[in-house]
Amino acid sequence: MTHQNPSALPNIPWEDRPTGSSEVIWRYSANPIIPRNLIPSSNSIFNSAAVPFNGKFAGVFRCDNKKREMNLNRGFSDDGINWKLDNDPIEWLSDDPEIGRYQYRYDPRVVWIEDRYWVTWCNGYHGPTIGVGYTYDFEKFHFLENALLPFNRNGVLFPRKINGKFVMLNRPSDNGHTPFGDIYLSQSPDMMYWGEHRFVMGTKGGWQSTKIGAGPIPIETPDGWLMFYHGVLTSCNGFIYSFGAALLDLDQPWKVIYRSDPYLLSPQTLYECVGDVPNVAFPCAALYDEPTGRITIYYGGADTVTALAFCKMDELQDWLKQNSMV
Ligand code: BMA
Repeated sequence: MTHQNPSALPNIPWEDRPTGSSEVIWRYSANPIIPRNLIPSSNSIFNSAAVPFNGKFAGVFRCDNKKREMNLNRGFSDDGINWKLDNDPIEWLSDDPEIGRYQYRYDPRVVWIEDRYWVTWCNGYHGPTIGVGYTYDFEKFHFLENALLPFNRNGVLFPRKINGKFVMLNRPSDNGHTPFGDIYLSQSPDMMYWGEHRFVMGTKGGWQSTKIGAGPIPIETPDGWLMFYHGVLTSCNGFIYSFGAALLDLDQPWKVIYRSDPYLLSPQTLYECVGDVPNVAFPCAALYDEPTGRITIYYGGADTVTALAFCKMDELQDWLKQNSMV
């Protein structure tokens, strides 16, 4: 299989910053790109992951069905905007009935590392933990193991081994609507056994005061790993999910170089503020075209639909430096 994560991705979805705007990040004018009812079975399609695939795009989508079961469906797209999704969830091949039994799956992330696509998601195994699977071709999907003990969410792999090990950001949690949460990372020689856990960063004031969690696969830059992450504020009406960014050390990614003090994007549009869970902007994937610096972020709106936002790497890093509070 050829390398599927080239640094040049000239065909990622893109729209220039609206005239008159000075925001470092801006929304796609035709958001949401995926409506809740794109497929007959779906109640909602959100918090989903897109990757480059054979010159086009493939993805793993969180589709909650009309029984309100949370599961992952496969999708393909020529342009990264218009998607065709399977009506039925992915069937994960697994030899082990103990862990293979389905409880629920949600919030997938997908990354190409070395020879295949790895998929991580929040997997129900006596509570939420991080499921790890892989596919070579988006045809057969293999379930490998749960990386960690319950309770954990937001398992996000780095796109290459660091110092010879796979590295995964994750967020220990509880079995419910966790009112706390810091970002840690864990390391593994083989994707099976995870250890050497490190604290990366904890909650801070305002938009990131209740809990935080890694979002898309971190993007490697000469200055560090760019990590988008969500942050949660508890208002008198419930949680508000915004997102920001941080820059992590290349060799010791638990060291935070910069971290955004203000949010980058908070729920403000109708499709972010109104839906099954109001006031949620939850990023799970980003595509990066290094030659132009274009970054396209996929995020879920109000736990109901999928949307896009855009920014430029140089502007984002300048903004991060000027608006950092580590
Ligand atoms: C988190 C996850 C996300 C969801 C968010 C807001 O705990 O379940 O999938 O987007 O809550 O409901």
